[in-house]
Amino acid sequence: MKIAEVHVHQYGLPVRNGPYRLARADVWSLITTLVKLVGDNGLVGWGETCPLGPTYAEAHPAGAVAALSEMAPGLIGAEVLPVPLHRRMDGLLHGHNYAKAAVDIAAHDLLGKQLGISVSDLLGGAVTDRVPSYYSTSVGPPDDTARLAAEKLAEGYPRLQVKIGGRPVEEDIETVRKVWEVIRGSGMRLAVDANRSLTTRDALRLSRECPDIPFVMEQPCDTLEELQKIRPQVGHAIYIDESGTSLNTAITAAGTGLIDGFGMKVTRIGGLAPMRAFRDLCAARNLPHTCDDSWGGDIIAAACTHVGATVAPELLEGVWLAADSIDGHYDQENGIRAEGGHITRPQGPGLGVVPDETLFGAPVASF
Ligand code: 0XW
Ligand code: MG
Repeated sequence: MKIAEVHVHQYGLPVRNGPYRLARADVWSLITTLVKLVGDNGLVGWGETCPLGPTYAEAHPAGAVAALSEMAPGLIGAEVLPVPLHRRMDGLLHGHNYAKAAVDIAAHDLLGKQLGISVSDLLGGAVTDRVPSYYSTSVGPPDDTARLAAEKLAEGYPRLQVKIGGRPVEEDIETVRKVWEVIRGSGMRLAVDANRSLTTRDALRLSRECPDIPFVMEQPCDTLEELQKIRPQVGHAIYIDESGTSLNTAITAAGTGLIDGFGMKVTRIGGLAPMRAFRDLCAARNLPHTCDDSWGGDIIAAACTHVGATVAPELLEGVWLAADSIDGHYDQENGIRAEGGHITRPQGPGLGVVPDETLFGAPVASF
């Protein structure tokens, strides 16, 4: 099967009960970019990439359309097979993983439909149909965050990620301590995510003032060099998220023992094919990781759920969904949602979700 047509759509996703507050940004509304690949046999596959605003990562919606438009003419006639397709994309444009990921996801959807198997089977095989999720708070006042933690614990989430940063570290420490009072003894796992914002001074303080709380420090500082500096001095496990910009960075971080795990985004690493390699790299080093994306609707959520379903359960930190903050679904029937803190793996060939494309309006670019 060869690619016959490439269509690019953009669609607005307002944040329900916004803003979603991160250390360095308040997010009210996001623009997602959808890729529709049409095979020469008439089958259709969908991909999606939705940067979390322009400052979370080196990614933004206009950049996605520009990168896709640069590559698309050269993709017509390409085989819908992930390995040659990635080589073809790399020959057309250097970098821009987050745009390539949308093509990669659409190709997996298309291939799964052609073969009559799910994307998780294409990725080696699901080990569960009930994929654990985790809840991610906004940066908020300590008492509000603790209340939310109690609510999400009661809903059945096995893991909580508390956002901190962008304010005095004392308030972050108070938040973590109050959350811990609520979840201690429950078995709920805790990550504290500063989204690159802490100085090494404040990261060390956070760790030193909470020695009794077994949280994972997720991306406390901006650079790998800062993490190297604090690494020998903190008692907490360190995960990288934003710094894991490619398979190459992940290999170095894992191989040098700099980190204990990852928050990983399917689009940041370039799609499901590199994500599969990342999964196997982590398995070889016994490193836990998430299978997330930064934001987006049912297409990217299905992609994350499928790859999450193939990860060894003891290494899967969960699949995060933006669905809690989005009104409605692209696929009314099979839209991806967490219930009891877990996601049901979509059934059906390919991604197992079929978007109502009338929602997206006319394509912004067609090839
Ligand atoms: C919780 N997330 C997976 C969703 C937002 O994109 C932020 C992100 C993170 O862990 O940084
Ligand atoms: Mg993170």
